[in-house]
Amino acid sequence: MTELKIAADVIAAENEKRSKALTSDYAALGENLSRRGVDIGAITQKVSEFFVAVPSWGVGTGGTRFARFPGEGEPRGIFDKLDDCAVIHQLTRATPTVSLHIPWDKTDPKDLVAKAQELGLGFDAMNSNTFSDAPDQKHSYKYGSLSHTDAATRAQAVEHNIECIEIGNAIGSKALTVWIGDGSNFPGQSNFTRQFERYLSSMADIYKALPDDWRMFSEHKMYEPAFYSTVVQDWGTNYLIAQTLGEKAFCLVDLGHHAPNTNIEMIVARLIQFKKLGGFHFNDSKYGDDDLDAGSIEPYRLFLVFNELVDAEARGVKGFHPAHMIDQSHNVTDPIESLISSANEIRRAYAQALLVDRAALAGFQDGNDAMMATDTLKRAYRSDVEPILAEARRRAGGAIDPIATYRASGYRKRVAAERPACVGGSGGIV
Ligand SMILES: [Mn+2]
Repeated sequence: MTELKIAADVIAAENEKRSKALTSDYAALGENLSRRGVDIGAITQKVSEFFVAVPSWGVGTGGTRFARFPGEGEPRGIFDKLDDCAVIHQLTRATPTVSLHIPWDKTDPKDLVAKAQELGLGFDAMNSNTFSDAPDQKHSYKYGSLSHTDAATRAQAVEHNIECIEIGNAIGSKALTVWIGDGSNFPGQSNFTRQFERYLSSMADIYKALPDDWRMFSEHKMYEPAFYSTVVQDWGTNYLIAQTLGEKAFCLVDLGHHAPNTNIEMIVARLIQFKKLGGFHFNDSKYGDDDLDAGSIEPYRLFLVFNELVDAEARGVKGFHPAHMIDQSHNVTDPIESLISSANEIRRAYAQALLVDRAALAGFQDGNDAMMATDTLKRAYRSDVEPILAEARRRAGGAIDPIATYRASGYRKRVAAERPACVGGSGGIV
């Protein structure tokens, strides 16, 4: 029996207020879509089967290089974090798995599994951390980890990643995302080639420890924490890594890790074409790696990314199953509300992309009709799919309006009373 974090009668009462309107809006949209030859039931079904993983670190308040302002009732550790993740899934029915970060979430795997089962959650990709020093570690990562000039430091970083695989194995995870902060702050500080050779050699050692049914993700990032160069700076380098390591290695695309104005959807298309798209870290960005909420700044770009994913799905690309994860930092909102909103925005982009008339689009592309081709995308993007998203939630036992229901439940006040503010916390400036 799943332990419910939000009382079922609260969801029922909140849904009751909105049920009649939703039924009517859903019928109207269904009628509109049927005129376009689209079956709303099929779209709703697909949306309800689309899931995105919540990062354990995302439920704590984030921070910037300026400061961190803790929120009320912040999770004190991994078990509180899992409680918060369960709330998000209970209301959205879109986030059944949690992505853990080691060592932040390190504890007995048996307890993790027991707690997750109690809450009806599972575990997604494991995330390693060799970008900061753990309290008792022997060698510092100040000057890098997997690409460090010192062999003992590299070995320690490899060992940590292997430990993440072992923990993941014990809790049912099937992927490792390798996080690094390696790079340089000054021209001349590092030899690009020798540094990358060391990185590849360390990654190959981790790859050797990867179970056959696992995937390994590397993530490119143009700058930060290193500001002159990073070892995995762009998708080209990321592709080279995945290609060099082998068939279980894939590229992760974090939407915030590109130069401004980069055509991210095109990178996604290229990685799909060459079978190296591993998945996403969803978030949004105005200037850099802002880690803002998915769809909050450039919802059209999110739609265009999903347009590529749906296109691949429609073409039946072999072995295509990207991992969907959220990677955000919440500084001024209740993290639970931001993650609820983001999960919905990601599903919205997916639903809109499902509405693209692909046969018509291909015809306009082949006929060089630029205006009608772009209008075909816009037509899908302009569709208000909220009734589809709400209906998918309602059918799965979630909330028609998850944020309003969350507020009505008083969850945050309740946990604020149970969880005294802790100074350190692991809210994570990531
Ligand atoms: Mn990321």
